[in-house]
Amino acid sequence: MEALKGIKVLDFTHVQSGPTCTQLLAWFGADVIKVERPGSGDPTRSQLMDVPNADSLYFTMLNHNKRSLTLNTKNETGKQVLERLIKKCDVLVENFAPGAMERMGFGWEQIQQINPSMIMASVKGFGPGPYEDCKVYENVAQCAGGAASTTGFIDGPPTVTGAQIGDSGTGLHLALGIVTALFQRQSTGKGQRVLAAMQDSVINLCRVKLRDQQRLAAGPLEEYSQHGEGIKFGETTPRAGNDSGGGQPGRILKCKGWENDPNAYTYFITQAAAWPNICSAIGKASWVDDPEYATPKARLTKLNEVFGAIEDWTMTKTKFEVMQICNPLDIPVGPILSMKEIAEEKTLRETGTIVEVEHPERGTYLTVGCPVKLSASPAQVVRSPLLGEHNEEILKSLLGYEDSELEDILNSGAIS
Ligand code: CAO
Repeated sequence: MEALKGIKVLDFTHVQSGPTCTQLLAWFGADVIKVERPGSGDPTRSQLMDVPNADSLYFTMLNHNKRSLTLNTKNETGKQVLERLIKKCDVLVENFAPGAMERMGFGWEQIQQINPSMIMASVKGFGPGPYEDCKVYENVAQCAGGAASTTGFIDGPPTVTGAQIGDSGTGLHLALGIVTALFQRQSTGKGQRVLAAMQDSVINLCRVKLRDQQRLAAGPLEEYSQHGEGIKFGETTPRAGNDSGGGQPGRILKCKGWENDPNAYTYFITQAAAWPNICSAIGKASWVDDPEYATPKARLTKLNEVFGAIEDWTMTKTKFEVMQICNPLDIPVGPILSMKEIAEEKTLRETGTIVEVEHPERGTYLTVGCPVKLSASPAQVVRSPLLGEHNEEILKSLLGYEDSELEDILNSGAIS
């Protein structure tokens, strides 16, 4: 039995942030009806296309397990169909630009009148305040949420990260808000508004950097490499390169083959408890008891020397050999895996994190499956819907339109 079986989601989302959220709900068993503009649909269907006349990977990888209904919500008949959908569904999810739902005539007040038990969930760029009307994309959120100012190296510019913390990160936050509101509805019978602002979600993911901002008042951040290098701290949390955020010094080090392979590197943490094992693994047994190196505090001013010695050792091993040697010794390391290696990783296929999917237009493609595994509600990845694939099915079976009414809807131009 799927955990969210019976929950109907009216999915007005597009691009990445909202679709990430509704895809998760669909994986957990909700019936997600993706409402799209007739003719074009979600703009990502035709963005970054790699197969002519086929939905792009951008779209297919974010819209699994959903049904697609085309509906012009600015057409009068379209509005009537939408009203019927709102009555039938439990949750409406949208990530339009601020004010678009209101301009459509379906703001929160109208939704509550039509269906008081409906949960209306939105992604917006910013919460209430001076920027609330702004349209926002991934990298804007990474910058406005503080992530970019703390990413990169101290002598370089602010940097965005490849992990889509603004879009997908916000979708994850929104999904949690929705299931929480569904839980509360069980006792109140009422819906509520759920808002996840992209700036807020990024700030939440940057919590440790705001921690460091406050720690600065108490003195330099000793675990940052710049401290050992004698570089003064300014007024704000600096960019920390590849330093580890948890107080244990860590760096990315070269491994065998780094000259030709851009990902022949390992992450290496000199965790205090593993120090004796690290010393013996790299052939520096004398450092275990040498007061110049024996304690984390003593090492703080010598991190370049310490990591230099460790790197002399890692450069003689592949990143996987480093992992094999260090894991049994409780030394925390992690190979820098490329996307190619992830795509080919057998274990990830076995757990359903990387999945092959059949698509009528594309053939077989690779995607990321549900990253959260529920033992009693395992997620099966079903291909994304073609545009309007479920029009008739939804209008007849879910909304109860008769054949003659269906023809009127067709003639009105509401769905095509
Ligand atoms: N029928 C009729 N009209 C439709 C429709 C449908 N099925 N679906 C959408 N529309 C209309 C909307 O009502 C809106 O019309 P108005 O501007 O007249 O109100 C119009 O299409 C455009 O919608 P939009 O403003 O959301 O789209 P955009 O391309 O201008 O902006 C984005 C895109 C992402 C910047 C904006 O939606 C946004 O800021 N969303 C919130 C933040 C967010 O999710 N950003 C992340 C996106 S992923 O990187």
